[in-house]
Amino acid sequence: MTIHTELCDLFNIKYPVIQGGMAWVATAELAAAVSEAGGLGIIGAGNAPGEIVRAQIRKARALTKKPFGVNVYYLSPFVEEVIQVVLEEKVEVISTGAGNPGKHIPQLKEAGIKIMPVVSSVALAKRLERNGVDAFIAEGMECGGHIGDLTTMALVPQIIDAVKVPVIAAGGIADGRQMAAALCLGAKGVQIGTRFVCATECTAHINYKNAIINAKDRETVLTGYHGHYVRVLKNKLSKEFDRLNKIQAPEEELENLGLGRLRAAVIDGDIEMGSVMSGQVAAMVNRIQPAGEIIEEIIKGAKEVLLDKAKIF
Ligand code: TUI
Repeated sequence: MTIHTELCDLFNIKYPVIQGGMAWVATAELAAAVSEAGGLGIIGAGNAPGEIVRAQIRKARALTKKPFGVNVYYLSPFVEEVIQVVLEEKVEVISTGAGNPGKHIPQLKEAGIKIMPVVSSVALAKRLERNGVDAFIAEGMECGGHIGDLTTMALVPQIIDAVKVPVIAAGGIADGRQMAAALCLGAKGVQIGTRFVCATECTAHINYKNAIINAKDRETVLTGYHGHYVRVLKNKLSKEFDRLNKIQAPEEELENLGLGRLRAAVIDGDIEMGSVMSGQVAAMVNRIQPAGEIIEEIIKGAKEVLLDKAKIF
């Protein structure tokens, strides 16, 4: 008995578990480990220039023969470069975030590269489906980093009802019960971010991993301004954001406060003044363990719940 959905056939993967494309965190090492374990690993391009992304793709290729993807962050100044690299390196699939990949879809499709945009609204999903994407990641506001307005429970079925392609649920998923719930909503797979930060193979600073491991249920907060919110673990930086928001500081000041903070947290381990992005499930992540073990535990847990549920009928 295994959990097999059409997503497994679409991406040629064993389990319908997609790793979040977290900037700085989702390096070749993590992506390769997730793919090796039967999920779909994703290299997070973030704000990196094309050649850095190319090096990451080649590193991941050296570590695994299995398919993996790249997450393209549409607010990056290097989007065009990254798309070129993805085309040249013939990556199997891209996930996209923080923008509309519409103008690149024809080129990507021609190259045989699959596209799964992250969406947090029905309107965007409907628009993108017309351009011919392969799947959607419906990201609820329980997730870490930049968030939309709707919760996973509310968003996922609404996206599913609006489109024909498979939908992957994201936000608030760290264990088998949550994966089972997502499948019950009609999702064909799950995207997992926060729990993979604490994978052994993840190269994020140990302070970042420990911050997630030590977090309690109510410790994520929203930082940001003007309707653009970023979920992080509460720290000195998030309190400074709160203070500036309260005194209605100019937008520029808030923007400047955020610059370079994700790198500071992930690379330098500055968990006080860095942006420690994390989903609301942080408190469910209790130890560092190999990506393969994480996936096996989640699949086992989901199977147990789904089989148990079947007995009711
Ligand atoms: O992008 C995310 N989550 C993120 S990005 C990030 S911060 C970062 N910092 C430095 C380098 C790189 C990243 C932290 N977390 N999630 C995907 C997502 N995309 N959620 C919502 C959207 C989205 C928003 C608007 C997708 C499309 C969109 O389109 C607007 C339009 O119509 O063009």
